[in-house]
Amino acid sequence: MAKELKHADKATQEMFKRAQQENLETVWDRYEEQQPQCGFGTLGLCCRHCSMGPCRIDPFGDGPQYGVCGADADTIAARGIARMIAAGAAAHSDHGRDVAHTLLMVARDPNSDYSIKNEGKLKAIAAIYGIETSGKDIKKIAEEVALASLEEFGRQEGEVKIATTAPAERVKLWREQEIMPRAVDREIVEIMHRTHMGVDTDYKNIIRQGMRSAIADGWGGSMIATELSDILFGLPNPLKAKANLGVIDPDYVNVIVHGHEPTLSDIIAVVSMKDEMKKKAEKVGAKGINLGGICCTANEILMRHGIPLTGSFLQQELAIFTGAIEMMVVDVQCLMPGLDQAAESFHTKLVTTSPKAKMPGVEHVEFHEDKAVEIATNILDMAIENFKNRDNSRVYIPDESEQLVAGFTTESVFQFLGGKYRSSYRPLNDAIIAGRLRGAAGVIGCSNPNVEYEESTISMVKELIKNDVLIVTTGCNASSCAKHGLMKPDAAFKFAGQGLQEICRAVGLPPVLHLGSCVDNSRILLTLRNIVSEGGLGDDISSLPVAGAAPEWMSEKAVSIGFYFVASGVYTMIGHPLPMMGSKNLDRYLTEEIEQEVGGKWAWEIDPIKAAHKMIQHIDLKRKELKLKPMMYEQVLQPAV
Ligand code: SF4
Ligand code: MSK
Repeated sequence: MAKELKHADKATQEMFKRAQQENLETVWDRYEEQQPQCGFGTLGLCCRHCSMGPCRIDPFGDGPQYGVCGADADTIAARGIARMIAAGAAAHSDHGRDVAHTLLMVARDPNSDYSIKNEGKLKAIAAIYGIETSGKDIKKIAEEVALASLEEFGRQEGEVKIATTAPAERVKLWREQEIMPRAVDREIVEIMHRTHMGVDTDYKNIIRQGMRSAIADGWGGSMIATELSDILFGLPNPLKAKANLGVIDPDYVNVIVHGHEPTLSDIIAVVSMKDEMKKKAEKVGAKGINLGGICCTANEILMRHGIPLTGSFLQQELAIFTGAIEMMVVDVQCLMPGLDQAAESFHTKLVTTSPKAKMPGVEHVEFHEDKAVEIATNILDMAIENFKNRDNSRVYIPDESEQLVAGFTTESVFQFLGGKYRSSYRPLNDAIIAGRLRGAAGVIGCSNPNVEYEESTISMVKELIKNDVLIVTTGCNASSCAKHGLMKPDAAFKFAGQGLQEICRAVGLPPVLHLGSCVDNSRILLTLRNIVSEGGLGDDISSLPVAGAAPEWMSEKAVSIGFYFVASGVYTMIGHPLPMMGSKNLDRYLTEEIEQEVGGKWAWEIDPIKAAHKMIQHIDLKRKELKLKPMMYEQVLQPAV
């Protein structure tokens, strides 16, 4: 059995203890059982790209230094990383493609259950694609935007058009470096081709294709996912909500949506609020339907509807262990295959909905956008029906939840910082220039049992805000920050440095801003772009006093995200290094030399306080290069615990 989780939020600690008492297996137990994990895999020194292998390189130099084909450590490690980028970019981008298909369906189907909720953004995206909008019917514009977006995935030549919205200097550099993506699918396919046995063996050349694909993700597929979701489901606005397992309510039919795509979860959110559904729930003895979310699906409906955030990635099994979940509805990504065992131990009905993500023995209710309300209603009916099977003697819900403010976007940060009457990034840039704010950091990513749950994330974020660094966050890192109270406006007064406190007080912002799901890291890219265009902080993202981090990263999507931030000019820190440390050359390339090419670079540091200070050093270096004023206030707060 795994050890206790000392640094996790209290609800997780409590449920983990309970799982141990009841012999319920968790992700932490399986992690322990896997120890020691394969050293070759950890160092990126194994390859099974052909059947002459699998091959492995001896990291100590005593054994083989070449695979059967002659591939060395550099080639093998770089190919492994590139394939991680390909998988991550594919996952995000396929999400974007599905949203584009939904937009196309809405444009063409007069009876669609979805509608265009944000005409302003639709027209703004139309302008990027050169689509004429004046005097044109809104559905026609939507159709043209959807088709133009879909073309971003499959064109053969040219450039991903939406990526040209990056700062002009950045686009110029990408073109010079020949890493401007042509189309999303094309770059992913090319990674798979180049990393096939006997193709690209130059580790730098392989990584450069990786960056091209990652840019196609961040400034392409993910950006399309975010922008088209805003068009279809509405632009999020700051709102209050609650987070953690304590949002599960024993008096209600509890339904959890888990995964990533908003097409189903948004409809479930809307249908669950209907009076008719409440009445159906009342008939079985419940007070209504209580919807919650796990992972990024949670972030999507939190941002737009204020639906409570039940938990992050590592809490998916624990939520079921409360014994009060009638149904967990999953779509794609970050769904633990162990979920079915967790559900089998209770009355919870697990339902898969995407043809891309089925689980053996698990009921599959396929979701089709053209019957969205009907299918969402059926799913909720099944949950209501299951209420009677709950064993109340096994219900155990930790009394732990935290308030948060979520729903920030590139646009709403704009309004907040500019004040009601002056929508502009000027006050943000001025605060950085004047030394009231040191800079900003995007701290994002997953949670991972290979580190103490939430210790790295929370310590890093507290250390950064203590040093007047404003934080933007997404994904499961955002969930952790919310559960630890860092997304309440008064968090600034507890944890932030004086300069950041003054800003938070003036505009009523928390020091940690929730910008949404994993694909919404594109909001961070656009925020950086807007800071550059506001002026006074250099003419490219690489000159800004900013940094990025994913202290508890887990998924291949995080690798793609990291690479698109590096390729956008951002210093990017992660806890455990990428699985390639068996190649000294690749390590040096990613943490040093790559900066000469793209202005950003990677850093690895497992100690979150040291990692935060490396980020601060980088931010201070950029401040110096920009000849900005010294920081206004001395850092007087004690180290955060
Ligand atoms: Fe071994 Fe080369 Fe085949 Fe990889 S591609 S499994 S290193 S022979
Ligand atoms: S859900 S990718 S564990 S952030 Fe986006 Fe969380 Fe990471 Fe999945």
